[in-house]
Amino acid sequence: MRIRKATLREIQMPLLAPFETSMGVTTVRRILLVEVEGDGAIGWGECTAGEDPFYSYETVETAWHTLRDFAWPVVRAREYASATEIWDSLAHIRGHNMARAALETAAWDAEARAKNLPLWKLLGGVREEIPCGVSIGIKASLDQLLLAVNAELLAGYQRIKIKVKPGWDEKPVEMLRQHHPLIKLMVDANSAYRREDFPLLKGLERFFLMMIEQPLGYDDLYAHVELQRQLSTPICLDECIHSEAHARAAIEMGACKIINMKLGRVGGHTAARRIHDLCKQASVPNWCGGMLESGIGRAHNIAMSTLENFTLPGDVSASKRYWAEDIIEPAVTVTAQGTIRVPSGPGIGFEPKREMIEKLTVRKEVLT
Ligand code: OSB
Ligand code: MG
Repeated sequence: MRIRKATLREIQMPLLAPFETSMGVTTVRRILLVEVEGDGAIGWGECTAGEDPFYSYETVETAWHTLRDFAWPVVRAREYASATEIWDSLAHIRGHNMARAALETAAWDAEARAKNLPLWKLLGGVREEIPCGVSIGIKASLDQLLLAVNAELLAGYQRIKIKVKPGWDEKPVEMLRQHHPLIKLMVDANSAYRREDFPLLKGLERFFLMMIEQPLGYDDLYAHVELQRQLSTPICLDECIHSEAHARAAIEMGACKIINMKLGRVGGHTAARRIHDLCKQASVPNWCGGMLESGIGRAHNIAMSTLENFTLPGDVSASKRYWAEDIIEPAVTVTAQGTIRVPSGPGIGFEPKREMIEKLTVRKEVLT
């Protein structure tokens, strides 16, 4: 496959409601989209870098720079037998996984379309329906949190994850457990706690959480080993895992029992599949994390979630939870059983709405 052209676009989309985490509040998403042309087919990818370097160091600006000045010059000069070779060809770029993933996933979509195959089949997926959960931001009050959780349970979602931070942890979990003793419930701290907080985190054991996601330092595997030794609740790592090497270290050291996979954080479909295989080998389950994606990133997440070891409900939810109107056709919908039926069309299986994307575009650069 030869990729002749890549178009970078930045679109801006207001979220239906502000999303608050221990890292801050997001109200408008700035999203870098990559469109590639390869072997006569078009493919789309979405960069999950944020507006600020708070979840990771990558931002829309660093991703644009990395894509235009370092990734694209390599990819444009190469002929690939398959999109799966792109990841290794970009291995000399250290970090900037979200930038690399945006281009790599776009190429996968193009290859699947060129072969007239659904992307999930090309990736080797085994599931035609994926289990879905939701991620619920920090709310202004316990009442508001309960209303939000009740609405998501009514919609059918199989698992509730709430964002926590110091001062918004035991109370909301206790309140939810009183109302919903048996639901699959978990918390995500986005690295908001320190070793001094171990007693508090141990106190959460009595609520039988499905897992505690990334409680400690974003780059501190060892602190998670220390905590996991003291907890029977599984720790799930998100921010700490950027590579196969990190995943192997985390598993061998006992830093976690579950790994959240994000295409952007690990560098795209090929890297994700390798980490998936390693986790499967080690009997460490995976689930797909979300980054407040538009439909294009959402569609790639659905494809990845069809891989065998994605046995837990992910943060892949309906378009309408975040957007008044999504940029793909049809929008992503969730069944009353809290699942997404994987599309059967070629590539990501959803069509980007060009006119809408054009209208939302605030910056565009064509690379040839
Ligand atoms: O840690 O999973 C996270 C959103 C932005 C940054 C980090 C995270 C999240 C979410 C949102 O939890 C999940 C979603 O997209 O629905
Ligand atoms: Mg997380």
